[in-house]
Amino acid sequence: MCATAMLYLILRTSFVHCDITDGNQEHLKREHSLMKPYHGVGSSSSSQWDFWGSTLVTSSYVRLTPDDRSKQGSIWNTVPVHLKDWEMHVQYKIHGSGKKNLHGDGIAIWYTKERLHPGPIFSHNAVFHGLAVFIDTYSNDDSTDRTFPYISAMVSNGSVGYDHGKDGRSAELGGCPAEIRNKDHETYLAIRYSKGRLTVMVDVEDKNEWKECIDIGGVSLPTGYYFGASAATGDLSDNHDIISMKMYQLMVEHTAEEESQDWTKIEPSVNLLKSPKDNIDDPTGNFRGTALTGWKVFLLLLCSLLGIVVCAVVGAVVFQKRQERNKRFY
Ligand SMILES: *[C@@H]1O[C@H](CO)[C@@H](O)[C@H](O)[C@H]1NC(C)=O
Ligand SMILES: [Ca+2]
Repeated sequence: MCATAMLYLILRTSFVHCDITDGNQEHLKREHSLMKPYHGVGSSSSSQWDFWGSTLVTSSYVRLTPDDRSKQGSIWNTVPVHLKDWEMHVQYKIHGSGKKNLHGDGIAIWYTKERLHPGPIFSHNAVFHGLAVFIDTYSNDDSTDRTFPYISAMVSNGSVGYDHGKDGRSAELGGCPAEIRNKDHETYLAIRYSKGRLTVMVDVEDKNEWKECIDIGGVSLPTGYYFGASAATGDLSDNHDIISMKMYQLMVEHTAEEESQDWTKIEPSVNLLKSPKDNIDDPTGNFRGTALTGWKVFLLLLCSLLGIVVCAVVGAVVFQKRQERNKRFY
């Protein structure tokens, strides 16, 4: 009985009181994050986010497009990213009155050299340098057997563009279908880039749990690019809302050789010959959190230790109380 209570206490103490699974606030990079109530979004000169086109900023969401035809909107971080390892969490909502397959086109999340570069691809230029993750809600290519909405990723050095008519299939690095539309709970997407490994995770089932969508190694991305999000509607439409974009720094060690390199000069590329399993030293988190870095292991140990101490104290008190009670009966 007491052992069960103790175990319960330990679990409670380590998992509730020290919540290391949710995005680590200490490593949140505010200059690259967009959060309610969106102070500093828009026109002021000190703004860290620009918005363009149909984008409407309210106090509870940033609507890239309304549920109307032929709208284009985007938001762009004005601060270039100088972190080598990062994770971006996007909370978004795509909803509208259109029936199944009668809505479009979706949201794209960018980490690119060019910002505010309007064009035909989710209201960005089809040719870009960097990374794009597409939440594509409309199947442009009738011939596919693919289920939409479909999430995919692409890395480009500007030589190959996104093929909208084929839903980007020719250049995609991987993807997964995801039922993200008209949910009455929150939907999330996470993009992690660390040590040449690109991981995209989704959370659309309201279980507070990441599900892996894309995981590939051999990816090279430079520092100095910009985060952005964009959306477009055509003949079909949807509300495309960004609730938050939270950028976390990942604490990862690099070799002296890697450190000495000029990371701004790296050409975006994917070495497809490299197996995704080559970088297994970067474990994939299984919850809304980052990899277990040394710091987190330390915190977890500290929490467990605290748990044991609390448990010992409670145990001692319970024991003493029992002794006293026993006394009363004698
Ligand atoms: C860009 O990528 C293409 C293949 O996608 C490659 O052939 C080309 O050499 C690359 N350009 C540079 C400058 O790295
Ligand atoms: Ca499409």
